[in-house]
Amino acid sequence: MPTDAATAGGGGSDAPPPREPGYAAPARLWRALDRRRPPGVDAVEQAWRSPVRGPWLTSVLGAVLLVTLPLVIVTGLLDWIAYGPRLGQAFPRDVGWLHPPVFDWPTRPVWLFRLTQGLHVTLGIVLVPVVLTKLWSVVPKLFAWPPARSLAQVLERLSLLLLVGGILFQSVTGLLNVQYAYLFGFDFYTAHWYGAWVFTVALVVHVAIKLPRLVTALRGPGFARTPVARTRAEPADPDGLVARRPGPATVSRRGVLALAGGGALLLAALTVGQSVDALRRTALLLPRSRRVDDGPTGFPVNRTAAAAGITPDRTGAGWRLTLRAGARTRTLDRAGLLALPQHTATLPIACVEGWSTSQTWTGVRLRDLAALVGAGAPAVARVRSLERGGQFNRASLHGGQVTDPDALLALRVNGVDLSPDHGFPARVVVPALPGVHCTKWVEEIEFDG
Ligand SMILES: Nc1nc2c(c(=O)[nH]1)N[C@H]1C(S)=C(S)[C@@H](COP(=O)(O)O)O[C@H]1N2
Ligand SMILES: [Mo]
Repeated sequence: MPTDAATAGGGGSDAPPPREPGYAAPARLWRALDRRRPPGVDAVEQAWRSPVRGPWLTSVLGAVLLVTLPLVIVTGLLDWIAYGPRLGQAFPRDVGWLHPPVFDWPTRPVWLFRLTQGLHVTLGIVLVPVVLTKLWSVVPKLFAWPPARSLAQVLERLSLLLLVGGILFQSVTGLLNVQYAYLFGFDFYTAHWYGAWVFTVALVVHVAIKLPRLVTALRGPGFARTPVARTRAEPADPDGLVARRPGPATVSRRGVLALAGGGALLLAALTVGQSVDALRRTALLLPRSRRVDDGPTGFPVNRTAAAAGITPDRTGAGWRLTLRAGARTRTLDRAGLLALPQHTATLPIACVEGWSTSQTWTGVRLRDLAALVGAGAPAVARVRSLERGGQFNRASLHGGQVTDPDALLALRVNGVDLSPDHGFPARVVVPALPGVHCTKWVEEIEFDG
């Protein structure tokens, strides 16, 4: 029988006992901290004694997030690129050098942005229960004392702070943006952008540190079938995930996973209707789904004409569209636009706040309008709305977005005139363009280069 060095108390053993890892340099600091236990840390340890906490549960949840979170991150970066930051849009604001390579967002497939923003928002919402369960599985660790036993651990815990803070910040700001609740006093897009970098860097560090542990835990014995009655704590682990004095089980590990998975499924069921027209009425989390009627213009409205200060006298007989290219200008009224060749295309409006819808639009091709002022292949088109306030009253399109055969200044939708809320007398609709750049109540388009 091997001697147990810890119980034998023999000097000379350099293997620390598993429950009380030793201190690395500066050991005096960690030891002093250990002796000054702040009030509460022991109470925390006694309160959180669930025997299901341990490497297996944390690793299963970690594996789910390891596969899904990169999708949220990548689609988020793609969405930012889709806004065409090079074109001097109202937003996103200039973020300096901290960005991925920017390219001209394609116009095909037409559902590209619908897919990337839909995945980003839907997955972001659906993963909330999984993230919260993963936090629950490690929460006693956040209060562990001493806070570190080595400098490497200080760094690890700092990265954890950024990781946990980062994902909570991203989730909360994202959810509030979806609900249109700008409770925070800062610009959502810029904050969510920098928050994403903090979170992503922390996630990469975390995965680099913990991946071996995750693999080991998942290769070991599984607990997916263990019922509550036979649920016991795992042996003490090097990360201290297992409670020091585990209490009796009130739930099995698979019960915890079912709760997280059930929560995710419920949120998915309440959210997919945001992106699937046939399921619109099930999208209970979509603030803009509720007032939808059955008519041809009965699809979600981002900002109503009234909210944008667009009054009927500005969109009536006196309304004119001005086209510009260099010194050339051309003015058209709605009858003049309707007299030009009309083109019809079924294209999505995909809103950054999470919903999307596909509708059939009719109007004048943007490239025909460019040709009217002698701008054959413009590099950029700057669209301006009658709307005076707001961030979304102008947008810039790149050359490919102007010359696409389905890129329209839409006058009609689903066979009827645009409704005031959907941008009457004229609005932009371009394949794969973020909804926010499908400017409504257009009064001027300037073609450049
Ligand atoms: N002038 C103007 N155009 C606008 C907006 C706006 O607030 N003002 N909102 C944009 C956003 S964010 C979206 S998602 C779409 C929504 O179009 P819809 O309201 O017709 O569905 O319009 C876009 N066009
Ligand atoms: Mo939007």
